[in-house]
Amino acid sequence: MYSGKSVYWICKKKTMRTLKLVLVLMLTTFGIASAQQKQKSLATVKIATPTVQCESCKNRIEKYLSREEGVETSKVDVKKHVTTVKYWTDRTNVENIKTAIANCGYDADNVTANDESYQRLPLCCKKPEDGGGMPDKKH
Ligand SMILES: [Cu+2]
Repeated sequence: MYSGKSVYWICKKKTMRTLKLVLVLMLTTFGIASAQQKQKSLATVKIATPTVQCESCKNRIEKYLSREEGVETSKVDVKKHVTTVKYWTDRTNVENIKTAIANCGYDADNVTANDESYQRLPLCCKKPEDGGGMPDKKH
């Protein structure tokens, strides 16, 4: 009954339906992937670290933060007493980072330095009232 030509058309229709389905599936997958991408984003925070005084303080904090979960990069500005941290919002938060800096022995915004860690700092890295700091106040 069917001529060769109509069989060909039926096959083509089925193929088109399958293609459409594949296309819809692909779009859905992309949609989910981009939604997940959105949640996993880098944020930057500037934290006041007023007790930082020298390169050694800077290296200590940056080394400590490099091992901290969710922290991508950190940069301590010794002159401005500010620590800039880039972190993954799905893995950590600002409070965790401040606590990490405090555990390292330095004040971080409203979080006070962990006393034990502070006591272990070399004298030059302690606050001036504890006999630390650089005699040359240019830093
Ligand atoms: Cu220091």
